[in-house]
Amino acid sequence: VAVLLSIPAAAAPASPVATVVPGVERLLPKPVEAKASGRAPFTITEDTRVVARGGARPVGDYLAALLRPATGYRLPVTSGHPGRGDIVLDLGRGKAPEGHGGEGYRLVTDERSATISAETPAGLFLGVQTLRQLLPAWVESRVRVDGPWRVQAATVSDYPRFAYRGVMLDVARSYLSVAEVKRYIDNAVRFKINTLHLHLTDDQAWRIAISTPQDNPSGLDYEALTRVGSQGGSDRLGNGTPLGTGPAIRGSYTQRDYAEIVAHAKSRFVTVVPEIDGPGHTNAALAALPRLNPDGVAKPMNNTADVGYSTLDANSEITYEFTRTVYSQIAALTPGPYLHIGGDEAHVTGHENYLTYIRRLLPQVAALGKTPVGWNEYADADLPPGAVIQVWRAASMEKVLRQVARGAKVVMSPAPTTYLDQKYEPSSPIGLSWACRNACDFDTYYNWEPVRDGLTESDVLGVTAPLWSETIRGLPQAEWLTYPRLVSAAEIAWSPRSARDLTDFTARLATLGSRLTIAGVNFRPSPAIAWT
Ligand code: TNX
Repeated sequence: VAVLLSIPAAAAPASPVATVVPGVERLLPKPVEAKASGRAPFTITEDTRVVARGGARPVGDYLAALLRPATGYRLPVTSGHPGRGDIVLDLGRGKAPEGHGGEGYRLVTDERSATISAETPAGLFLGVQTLRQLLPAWVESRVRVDGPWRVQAATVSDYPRFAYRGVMLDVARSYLSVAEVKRYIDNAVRFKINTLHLHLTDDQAWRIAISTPQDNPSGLDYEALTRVGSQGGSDRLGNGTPLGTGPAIRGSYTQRDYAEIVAHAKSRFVTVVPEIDGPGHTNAALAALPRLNPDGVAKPMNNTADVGYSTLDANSEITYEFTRTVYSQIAALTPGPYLHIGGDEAHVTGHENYLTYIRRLLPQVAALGKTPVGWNEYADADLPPGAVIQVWRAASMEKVLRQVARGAKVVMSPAPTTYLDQKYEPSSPIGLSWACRNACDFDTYYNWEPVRDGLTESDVLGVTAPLWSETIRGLPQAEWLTYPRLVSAAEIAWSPRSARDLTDFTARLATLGSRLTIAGVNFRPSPAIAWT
């Protein structure tokens, strides 16, 4: 199998290969409880309907749209009475495993029906992902394939360990189109990921349009942020060594584009967490808006992968006029509760200035009704209760723990075991290697525990796997670095700690290869897996 291979979505392999029909023992992530019942299997036939009443209807439509291309069946979505052979989405109080409303669900399959029950549409959606994995891998085909479309008779009772199960896309170092981001979301949700952290701005580029407001005392030309700032990307190291395989990809989102991504994510029960980084990682803004610089002179754009050389001026009112404008426009487009303010690697800001900056920003975020999220470093400042610290350097936990004691929460993204931008091994054609050096495959990314270093279970909101994009050109390369490692992060975030078992996980991953191939998702076929 060629690395970095792109498989067009419409082209299913020409000759059918036998794929293992997975039973509940193959599910990814591993459910809380799953048992084969020994009854006769459920079969989707041309007479099957999707019965989804009231609030279950959008999930019913989603499921029917998933199943129609491969089966070729009509699969009407109806609010009528369930009959033999139907798929039933049953929404209501008391339907989820006890004590776990929200994202919990129950799935029962046998010869009479496949029934998913949950207290919320999100729970139904997660149950649908489980049902999807129990069908033959050919269900992922975009063209019609012969059945039979059998599902093992089983009972699954499931709910997440953590509420925040994230993946981060860095669209600043290398742009991804709206269609690519949507596709990336559609594949991540297979593994019950429910949060998309979008890293929208950095030194190399600014990717989201900001409009000049009426109230603009300093006369900043906000349209320049994308006019100038979208023209960059990362294409080389500071010493000139070229990065990536292909030209750096430029571009930006209009506010409508961004709203479209947010709406698509919402339809998949995914919360978007937008990040506008500062006071460091701001060269593109300093290049677009000269007045952000103390000397009033625009910085040159810089396409190296260098970090830590730029800063907003913490002692200038223009800086806070700028952040207020930017964050208020982003907040208005973002229904989710979070605004990510970055805060990482501000190496030329100076400690006092850094604290000044964070202390000025926190009330701005609060005034917008949002919960702040920031990288480790921002725990140097006192944070409001509920603020979220994204831990990437698990080495410096003291300050994080002090803020946790004051009510902050943690999302774990330890670089050596969650960074999807790292090479799998030294010979990988793309990827960086500062955080994880030699063996950086799904096993390393599976063998770690988020509740550690003095944290307790309730301190941890969840896990995010970040895909930095200095070396990535386009979606197939993004997918190649993402799969199978994102599945490791997804299982750590979803499954009970007691269920974690590398041998079992490796065996379950084996059936994923044919499924991803048929779905047209690129992945790295790890040599450690006996792909079936
Ligand atoms: C560190 S981790 C960064 C990013 C880089 C990444 C490359 C963090 C908060 N900052 O700016 O893209 O390493 O692996």
